[in-house]
Amino acid sequence: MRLTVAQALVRFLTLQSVERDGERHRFFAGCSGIFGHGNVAGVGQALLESGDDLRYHLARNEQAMVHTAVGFARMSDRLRAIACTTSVGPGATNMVTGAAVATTNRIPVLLLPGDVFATRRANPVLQELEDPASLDVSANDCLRPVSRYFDRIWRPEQLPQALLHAMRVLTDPAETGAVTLALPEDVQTEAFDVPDDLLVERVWHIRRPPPEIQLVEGLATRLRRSKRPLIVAGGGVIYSGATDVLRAFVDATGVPVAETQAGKGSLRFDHPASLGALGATGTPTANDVARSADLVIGIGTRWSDFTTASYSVFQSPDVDVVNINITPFDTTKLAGAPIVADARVALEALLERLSDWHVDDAYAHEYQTGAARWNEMVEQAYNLGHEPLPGQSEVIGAVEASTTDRDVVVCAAGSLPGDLHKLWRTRDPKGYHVEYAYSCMGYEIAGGLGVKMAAPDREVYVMVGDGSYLMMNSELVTALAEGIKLIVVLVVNDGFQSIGALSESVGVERFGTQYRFRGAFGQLDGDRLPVDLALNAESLGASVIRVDSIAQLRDALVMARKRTNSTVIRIHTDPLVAAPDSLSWWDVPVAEVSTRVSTAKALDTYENDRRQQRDYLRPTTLAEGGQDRPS
Ligand SMILES: Cc1ncc(C[n+]2csc(CCOP(=O)(O)OP(=O)(O)O)c2C)c(N)n1
Ligand SMILES: [Mg+2]
Repeated sequence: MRLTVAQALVRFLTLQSVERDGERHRFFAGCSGIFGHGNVAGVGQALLESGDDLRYHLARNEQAMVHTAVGFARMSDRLRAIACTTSVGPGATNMVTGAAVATTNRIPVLLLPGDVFATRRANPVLQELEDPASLDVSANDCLRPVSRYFDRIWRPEQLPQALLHAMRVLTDPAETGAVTLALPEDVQTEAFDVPDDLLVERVWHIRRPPPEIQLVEGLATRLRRSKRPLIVAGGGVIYSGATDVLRAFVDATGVPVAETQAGKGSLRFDHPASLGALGATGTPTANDVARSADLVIGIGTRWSDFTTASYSVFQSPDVDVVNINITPFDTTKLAGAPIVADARVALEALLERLSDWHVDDAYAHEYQTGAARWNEMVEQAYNLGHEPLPGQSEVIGAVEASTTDRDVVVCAAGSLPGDLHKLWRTRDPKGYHVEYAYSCMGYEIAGGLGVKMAAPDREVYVMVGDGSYLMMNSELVTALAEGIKLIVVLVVNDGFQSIGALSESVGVERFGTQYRFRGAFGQLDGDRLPVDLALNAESLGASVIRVDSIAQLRDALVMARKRTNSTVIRIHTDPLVAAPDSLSWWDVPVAEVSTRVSTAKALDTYENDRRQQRDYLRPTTLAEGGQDRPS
């Protein structure tokens, strides 16, 4: 069959399915795009011909478009994806940040940027970078380090192999992330004889590699000796669909579970073994248990510095760490004993060997008392009654109270993710969606759109700060155009208040973090800016409800639920009302010399705090039935 490269590509995408546990469905749910000369005649023409076989979604910003694809794929447990097509040059490089979000979060997205002419017929094409040292380089090369697979299709004959490798990476739970196929604009439209076997239905099996049995036995033996074991559940628990077996495991054994940002939802908040969030944005209860843990089992976590409280969260000098992860790269972190395996299969194997064992009652009693105390603190934080402006924790409480178990909260950057990590009460494995690997301002609305596309039967609550909203609100228009409903809670506090608080703690006095006019002395500390983001949202076509109190917020949330279209609820909060302390730490280095008292003071505190930092280099091995080392 003679097809253009773009037509062959689009047809190929419509023919890919994935299968896991015997369930099979199409992998690509659609293709988002913004057209320019670099893709309109190639991929654009092919999408036009394919009609609804690969539904096209018009995005408003290429970075946002990738966020939407990430939100969609994450909500689909990485079993479905959206392709993204752009023009050459700025359209393509706009995707770099989105690609980094996908790759850091290990979420599959297929990026199809246009590229410079392969034939170089009329160099330089509009928006060509022109590296004087090599015409082989194009702006798209900056997508290489943020892609798990990158290829450029200089000739049509290269397409089949590139497509197979793209699918291999996208559907491999250990390898996945952004995949980029850069498509020179002349090659996209070039016709070639497509091999018959390329365009047949293809089913990609999503693997569940089992753990090595002797390692599971070693871990079981080690657990039986443990007095204070702790499970740290990461995103892998959720993507693997391991939440049911995790619950069965902790029901049987009483090992408590603390959660990372991506792993939040692994266990219902009110489960007796749930400690909630761990680390720098964690609960004091989880951090307290972690401090004295003697055995830590990380499952599906990449151990970000927020989770480890910058290598300070575990303080026992004899703590053993075991990492169950499908990604080998993550399994040796913290010098842990590696168990390369699917989370669900590994937990099943472990449960089989430990169903007769339970942690000491005293330990269970201790952490359950801590969890109950924390739940009271959450209740208080939800109901501060702060005047005249409410605290952010009260906004979170009101939103949480208005949700049902299956609704989803979406967030990414600012002070909301930390507060949500601590305070949100997750009741469903997919109910909490905070992008915190790249913590990318602007992900919120765009990512929320992808979440809703993946789960149209759930209400999606996007919680977004004024900074993030201002940076990227474009996909509200896409949501409206597509009739996809979001409930956006816009928290206005006149600037980058999370960074303001951080700034203060490192002796930088909130410098450059407030939305203010330039003042009399040349600093940005003048009057508040008259920016009206509610009007902005209205101008984009959203229904907007302005509220001035928590009581009004509650009413607005009821109204927004009843509506069929997207609503933005705008509320002002007091940035100086902090959520309860995590009693934990985050390593942000302070200037070692300065002329400011505030900085010198911060340095003192920093140097003192750094003493909690450990190196986590002590080896843990599980070979030989758990006799990890000679005593
Ligand atoms: C794209 C991007 N730029 C910069 C940052 C650094 N940063 C993290 S939070 C933040 C401020 C966010 O402001 P806002 O959304 O208003 O939330 P608030 O801090 O006020 O809660 C900044 C600048 C980031 N995470 N992402
Ligand atoms: Mg703000």
